[in-house]
Amino acid sequence: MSVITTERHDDVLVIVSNNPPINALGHAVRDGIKQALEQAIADPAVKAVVIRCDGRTFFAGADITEFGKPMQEPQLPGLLEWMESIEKPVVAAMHGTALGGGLETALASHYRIAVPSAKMGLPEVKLGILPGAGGTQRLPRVVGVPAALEMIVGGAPISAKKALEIGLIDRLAGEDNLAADAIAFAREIADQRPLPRVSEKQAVAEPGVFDAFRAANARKMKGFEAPEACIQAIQAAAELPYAEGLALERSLIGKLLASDQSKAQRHIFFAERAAAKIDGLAAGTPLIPIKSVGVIGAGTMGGGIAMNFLSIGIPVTILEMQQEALDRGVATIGKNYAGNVKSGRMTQEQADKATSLLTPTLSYDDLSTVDLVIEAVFENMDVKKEVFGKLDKVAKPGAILASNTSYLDVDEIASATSRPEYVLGLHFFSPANVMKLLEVVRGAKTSDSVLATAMDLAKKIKKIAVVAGVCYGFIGNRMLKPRQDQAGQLILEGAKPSDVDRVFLDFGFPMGPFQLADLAGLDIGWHRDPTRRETVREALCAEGRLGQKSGGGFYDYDEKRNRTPSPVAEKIIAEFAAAKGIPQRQISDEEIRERCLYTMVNEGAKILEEGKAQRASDIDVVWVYGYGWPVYRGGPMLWADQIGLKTVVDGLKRQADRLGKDFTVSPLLLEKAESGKTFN
Ligand code: T1G
Repeated sequence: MSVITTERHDDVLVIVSNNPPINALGHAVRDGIKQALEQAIADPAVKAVVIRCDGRTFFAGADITEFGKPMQEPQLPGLLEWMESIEKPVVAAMHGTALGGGLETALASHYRIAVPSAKMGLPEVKLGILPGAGGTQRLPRVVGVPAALEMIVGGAPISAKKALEIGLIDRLAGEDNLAADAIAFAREIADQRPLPRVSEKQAVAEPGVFDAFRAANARKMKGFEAPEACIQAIQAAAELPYAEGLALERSLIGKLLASDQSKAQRHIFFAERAAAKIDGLAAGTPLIPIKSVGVIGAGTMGGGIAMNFLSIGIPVTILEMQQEALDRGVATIGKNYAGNVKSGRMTQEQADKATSLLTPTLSYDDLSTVDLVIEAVFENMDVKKEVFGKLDKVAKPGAILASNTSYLDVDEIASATSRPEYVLGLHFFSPANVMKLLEVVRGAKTSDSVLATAMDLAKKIKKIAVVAGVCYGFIGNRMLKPRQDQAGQLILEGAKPSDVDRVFLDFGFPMGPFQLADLAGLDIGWHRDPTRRETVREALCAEGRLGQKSGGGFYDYDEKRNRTPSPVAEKIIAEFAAAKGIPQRQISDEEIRERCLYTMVNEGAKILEEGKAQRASDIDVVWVYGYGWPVYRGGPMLWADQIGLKTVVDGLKRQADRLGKDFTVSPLLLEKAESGKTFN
């Protein structure tokens, strides 16, 4: 069955694409469109053409799986230039998500119609590239430079309603009547001349608009290459003849497609989707319906976790031991929703609906009917086992019992119940109602249905779920440990906290480890005994330096919480190091990077060796979505592939005598480095 078919409706030829799942503009589709258009041109009885798609969406873009391989003719840019030039009107009929090359196909059409629920966008920048089939030249000519800058550099789609307002589409079709309305529209305009060709319009730019946009978006664009290229291409649309602007677009996308950044961002695009798949799980594994949820603990985590379910209409019963803590937790949830309404992230009625589904309680008995319970209590094994012991007695048969533990052994927690096959870890990241990552920790006895249900639920609450095996810290926190250990060691040997943080900031992290520590608070887990100073953090806490909240930690902070390196903190650290007899020396950025980041890669290799992650790309997803690893570096394992695993091993060997006597290089990493292989 060809992916492209045609239908004759009297004098209108309808070209239909059926290329599931998202009508990607792969070679067969492009070739089919070309042949169908040639058929339309050759047939004098055809007065107009409609292009539409079957399935869930209009073309959602070029076929990303074709990138990096030799492109087969007809290539999309040439096809679209030719399509716009033909003498018969082409009407693009859009539904679903008309994205990337899909929207470019619509822009090269002479007319555009869409159903109200359709969305349109040019998200190529998220793949580290830019619209490469005329989008940077046509969009500004249709919607103006400011809107084009937002859509192309931001990459977010807009609604059909908004598209109509800004002139991106000519009209809206009936939600269930796209095909017929498009044909009627085509017949209506069939004899109108001259054909409206977008490339013949002018794009006008206010003086200074590009530099103003750069300044306004500098922080978001920092470190990325594609956004600047997008701006240059749009600037060309306003300043150069169409053909020259198109040539610049083509040369820019050529460079970007070959860049490490784009390869990294495309890697994450597919890695995110691969993470949702569980190797070896039988297709059709039955899911357990989750119609109500219980959350134990109404603190920051418990409240944030509860919001994920409330926001999608699932009632939550939230349990605390003390009324005051319960009230505080409920109030925080209300405040967070009010914040969402204030920021426009949700309407007041959505917030009211969500909070109406919350039932606070002090009694375990109120958890006896829920389908899933998630505990977010104090991170202590005895406490967790006591909670699960109680849950085992109260929760209904078949209820899933999940722990939000960040480190602890889920199998041991499960052993406190008579139903270990219903126990797993759901490790949310703080703030749990915001962070996209969810580590789903598979216990030795967790059943396939329970695991599949957790992955399905993750999608519903818009989390990116990664399956982790039971080990200390699972995937993310386990790799965080060597990084923190090395950072802590480096400042005892002469590096300043700001030196270490600078290496992380230059690498593309939003924050360095010491900034992060000050933000979270140095007194987390502190024993509060100022006479006990066994670590730098304890020494700082003992001096009342608790981090941002006390005006100083590793850094000093002004009233606006702007940080400056702290001579006081550096003196405390130097004295601490002197007391331990650690000699001070100059430490290079290279050493900081190798000791902090290469040891993370090494730990990731061990996680793979032990089967605690299904695939290297899962580790990349964890770090990009849970810990701010810059997406344009693709995650620790892809980054290691790109710099070369031999480079990583050589770096670890160079630092060997500083990594501690227990440090070992992962055999998997060694083997891959020696055989020139990669993780991904
Ligand atoms: N190419 C190839 N496969 C794609 C694809 C694409 N563009 N988009 C999605 N898939 C696969 C995806 O891997 C998954 O596969 C399945 O389709 C369902 O996707 C010239 C150069 C459209 C909003 O960036 O944003 O055009 O896991 O799970 O959640 O200027 O897919 O089932 O095997 O994401 O409903 C520009 C990318 C490309 C859009 C649907 N377009 N896609 O979301 O399903 S570059 C994009 C999406 C370009 C031109 C340039 C989303 C979606 P599998 P899914 P979804």
